[in-house]
Amino acid sequence: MSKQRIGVLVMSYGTPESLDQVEAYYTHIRRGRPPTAEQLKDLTDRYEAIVGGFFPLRENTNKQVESLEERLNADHPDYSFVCYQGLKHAEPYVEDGVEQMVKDGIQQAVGIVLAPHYSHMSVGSYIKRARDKADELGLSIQFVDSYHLHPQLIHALSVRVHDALQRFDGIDKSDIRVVFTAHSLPESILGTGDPYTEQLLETARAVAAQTGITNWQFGWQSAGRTGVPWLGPDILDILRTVVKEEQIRNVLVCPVGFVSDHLEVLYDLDIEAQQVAQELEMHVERTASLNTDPLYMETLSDAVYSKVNG
Ligand code: FEC
Repeated sequence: MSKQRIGVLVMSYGTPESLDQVEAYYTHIRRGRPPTAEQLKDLTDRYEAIVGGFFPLRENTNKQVESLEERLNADHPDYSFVCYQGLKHAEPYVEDGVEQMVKDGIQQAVGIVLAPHYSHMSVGSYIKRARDKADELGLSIQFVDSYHLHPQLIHALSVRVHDALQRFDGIDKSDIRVVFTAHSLPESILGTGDPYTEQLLETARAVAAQTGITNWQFGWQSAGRTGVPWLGPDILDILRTVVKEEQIRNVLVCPVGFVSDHLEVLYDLDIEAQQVAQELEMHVERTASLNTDPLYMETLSDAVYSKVNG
């Protein structure tokens, strides 16, 4: 008897494939409004600073999707899992992934986003696009909303915090401020019942408990350059504040809201935050990204499988 085929729509943010695609990508993020020449130069400069021949998020997403497919098929040999990419702001778009599944004759599918925490503005918008396309094409699809407290995710993040703390030579663990961060969102999500901020705090609390750290706080990063207020405090302001008001010079940043190396980690933390740290004569480290960590793949595999019979 042939195995039942399950299509897995693995959704991720998406990134350009070359520097000349940055304008189209940015225009898509801005819902069709092209950026000004100044905005475009600013973003292109940031990509130039991190791109060494390839765009890191493209390569990391490719590897994560391949590893997840392997992992699912190894964990559940009674099924045949086939993973499809669906990107938010680049090809293949979320809708392209759904369409490809239907073309390939997939009849049962699960969708998951490579971001552990749910906001209607982030994960919710991927799911809406995928659901609308699946409904149009008559595909049956279930979605994973969040997996921010999966024990293997917490374990993987805790190992990273533990390892990174060793980079502060001779400094007592209790003197190092750990700042858990995630992508900021407009403040308008507050008071709407959106679970994003609470889920992020739950992840931070669980990692702090597992690593035995008490000197920690939560911060935001990478806020959009729009006219509306975004969730804060921003990591750059946190660095300025802790050194001035608490005389803390050692900070470990753990970006729990992100799962791979990309612009927001490689530029916003490794370049921009490091410049501020240098000006303030601080020692700032960041935890390694999850990328294809087997514990993260196990988290994703479990979360997908929980929907297969659900
Ligand atoms: O490496 C790369 O090429 C892409 C890195 C990247 C990731 C990412 C993840 C998230 N974003 C989220 C929310 C917003 C909102 C806006 C917004 C704007 C940008 C811009 C770039 C960008 N984001 Fe992003 N985001 C990444 C990159 N993001 C570039 C545009 C220029 C800028 O502001 O820097 C504002 C949109 C608007 O103008 O209306 C909101 C959230 C995540 C984490 C969840 C996820 O991965 O989906 C939330 C990676």
